[in-house]
Amino acid sequence: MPAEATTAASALAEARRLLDRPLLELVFEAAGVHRQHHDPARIQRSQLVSIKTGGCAEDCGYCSQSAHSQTGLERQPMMEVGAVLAAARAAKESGADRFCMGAAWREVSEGEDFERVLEMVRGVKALGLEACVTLGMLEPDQAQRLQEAGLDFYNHNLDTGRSFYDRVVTTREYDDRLRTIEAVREAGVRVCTGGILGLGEDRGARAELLAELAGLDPPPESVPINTLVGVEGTPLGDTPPLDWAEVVRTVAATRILLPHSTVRLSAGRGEMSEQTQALCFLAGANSIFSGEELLTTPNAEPGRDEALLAKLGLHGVGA
Ligand code: SAM
Ligand code: DTB
Ligand code: SF4
Repeated sequence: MPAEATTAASALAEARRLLDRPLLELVFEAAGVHRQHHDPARIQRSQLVSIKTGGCAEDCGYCSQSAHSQTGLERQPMMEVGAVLAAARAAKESGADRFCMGAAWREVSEGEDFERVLEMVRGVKALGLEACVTLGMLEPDQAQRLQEAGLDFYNHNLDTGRSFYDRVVTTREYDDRLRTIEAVREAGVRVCTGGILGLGEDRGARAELLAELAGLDPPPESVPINTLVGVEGTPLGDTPPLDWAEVVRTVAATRILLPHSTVRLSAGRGEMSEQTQALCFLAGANSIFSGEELLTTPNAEPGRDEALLAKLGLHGVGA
């Protein structure tokens, strides 16, 4: 076997070994790793806004915004810069330290819309917030222009393991995703990439996803772990929810495999109990999306996160 294939096979075996461990042993180890590399009381908070909503050409089976699904979501044109910056100001006031702007695009196209995104990035930075965007596939020169505008992070998820991927998305290849991540990395923008749990994949596919993420060189600075928010009218909308223990397991294994990365407990927290979230924080999750909405689905009821963080003795960045 060539050296690269041997490395990939052993990374997969290691991810699977971790996921198969007794749950509390795994959480205990992950909590130790977390404490070696991070302040365990600190939770990074990002706020999302959807700057262009719906009508996306991709067929991602989980997504409310795909034009291939009938979800009843109202399409919205690209937001004005002023409205986005007003949302960013409000996010900062409510304690977020990073502002993430998402567009329902398959890929970035040159022109007025991209120029507007660059202006949004400059505006968010001028407010003293970290800026993140997620705009679909990206070419190296576009990544460069985002870097010049001051972008801190580009989010582009692998979503799931390679062997399960074509059950979820058919209009974009797994390797296209890796190419976009490479373009971001080459431009000197920090990489935010992770996946979604509960798409109907098995533990083997989750191990594949974690091995892919851990195999990125250098490792991603930020790793969002989403759990499926079932959206009616999408192909995956009525997938049965994943058991909470499997979510905790995956967060813990991610922390061990990616000791220096920020691990974000992302979409799906709205349906998660406080106890499950607490275990995820113990197991190394150290970032959340704040605010009442993600991109198109609910996130947390007002005040719920503040109450939970206070109960657990955790605080935001700079708080
Ligand atoms: N269109 C861009 C793209 O896909 O790269 C950016 C926006 S897209 C909504 C960002 C990510 O959100 C997806 O890659 C997926 O991981 C996550 N996501 C979307 N819908 C979701 C859902 N219903 N439940 C959980 N995660 C979801
Ligand atoms: C990520 O991994 N999760 C966020 C962010 N990156 C852009 C998006 C979650 C979207 C959840 C479904 C919605 O609200 O439309
Ligand atoms: Fe489009 Fe992104 Fe939704 Fe896929 S996840 S359909 S690319 S908005």
